[in-house]
Amino acid sequence: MSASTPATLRHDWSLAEVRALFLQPFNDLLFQAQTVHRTHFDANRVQVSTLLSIKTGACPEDCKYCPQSGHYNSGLEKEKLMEVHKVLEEAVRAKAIGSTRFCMGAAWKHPSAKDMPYILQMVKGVKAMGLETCMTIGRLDWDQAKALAQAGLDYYNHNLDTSPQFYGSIITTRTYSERLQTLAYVRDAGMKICSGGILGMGESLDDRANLLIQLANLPEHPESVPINMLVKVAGTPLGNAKDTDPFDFIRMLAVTRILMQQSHVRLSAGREAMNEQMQALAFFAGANSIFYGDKLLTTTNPQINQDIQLFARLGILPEEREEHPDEVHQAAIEQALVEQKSSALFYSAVI
Ligand code: SAM
Ligand code: DTB
Ligand code: SF4
Repeated sequence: MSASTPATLRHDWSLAEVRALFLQPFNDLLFQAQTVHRTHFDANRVQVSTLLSIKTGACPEDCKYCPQSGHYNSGLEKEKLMEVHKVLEEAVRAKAIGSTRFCMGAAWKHPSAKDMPYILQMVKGVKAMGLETCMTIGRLDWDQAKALAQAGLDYYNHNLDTSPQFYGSIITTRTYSERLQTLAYVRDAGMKICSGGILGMGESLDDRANLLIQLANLPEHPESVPINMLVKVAGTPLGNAKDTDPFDFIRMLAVTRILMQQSHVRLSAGREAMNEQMQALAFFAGANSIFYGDKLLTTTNPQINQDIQLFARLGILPEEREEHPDEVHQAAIEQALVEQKSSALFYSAVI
């Protein structure tokens, strides 16, 4: 099948095929990716999500890229789980700047039983505002996945990060198969999957291809595929990693688009280190989602006015979601805030 034929989504990609996609001349690859993109999407719409770190630092995992790992000293101030009403206030801000999805991240190996009631309140409150909800809080068991889905969680972010072959060089405290198990629970519980990876950790082209093969050969493609460029944070083992060639990063986005034709491909962390021309090429290659707002989880993201100007110069519009009428929204927001302020669910545990 030609990659530009949309008839069927494939789940049987081989390394040789994906390698060949990467190794094409740049213009051929971009033309193919843009052709696929236009078959499935409005090429001038980009989905915007806002991130919030609801529990920061002191993570027991040893991910070599991450400023939140308790194994390294990145100078980050650790924080316990945010109170539910403060999270909802941040969601109101995200909605006010035009985001349609609110992604809450916690530096946990997995959520604990005592944390789950607060997490579920956050999901319900954000959902009631008419925002799409997303969480990334580590490994889930089946009951937790079901509870999150029932509370109204739309997306669960859980990245595979790199190939199975390279994974052990980056993380030793959890396994690839555990990650895949959580993704299976998320899918079976009826939520949408957000899963992708990071470029710039010293991985080879085959590692990039094998990451995409893992994602594309899942029984269903993740609805959202974030491609992060490593944010090099001093104090982490990858704080001085070699820069990724910008064209190689664009190639990754293009191959992701060709493999997972109906998924949103997110130009994720690392945009601050990219100039506008590179971001424009990323959208041309088929990226159609970004994180919007001045902060990612703990590191900075482009200022919102810079993104607004970039969208305007490129003629890009934010993708809309099905909206409730404004007055219904407003009532839902007020109700959620009132409920939280009067609720017994004010978090008091230590990290
Ligand atoms: N602790 C949870 C987990 O790891 O699944 C959720 C939060 S974790 C920060 C979410 C993702 O952020 C990671 O999987 C990784 O892909 C990305 N990430 C973390 N630090 C990064 C960095 N310095 N540069 C780029 N991406 C990063
Ligand atoms: C994803 O793939 N990237 C986001 C989100 N999913 C959770 C996180 C990026 C984190 C960058 C480093 C930081 O700000 O701490
Ligand atoms: Fe913890 Fe997630 Fe960072 Fe790994 S990526 S150290 S699991 S917060």
